[in-house]
Amino acid sequence: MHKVLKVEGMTCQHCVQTVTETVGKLPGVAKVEVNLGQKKVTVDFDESQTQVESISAQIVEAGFEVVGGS
Ligand SMILES: [Cu+2]
Repeated sequence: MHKVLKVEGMTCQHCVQTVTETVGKLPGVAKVEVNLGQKKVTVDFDESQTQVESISAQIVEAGFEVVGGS
């Protein structure tokens, strides 16, 4: 499953690293890519192991805001 989330609140490379690491820790997540300029987080994951809701919750818990997805 390939999902692109719009995330507000990321301002620097440290935020990028935080999001990448925290989402990357979830089971079944194969790849996380953050585009700081476009405020987009692209996640490749196995939906039998992780749902997009869990990914969003993890990003929120790290201190950011998920404002949309596609
Ligand atoms: Cu930052």
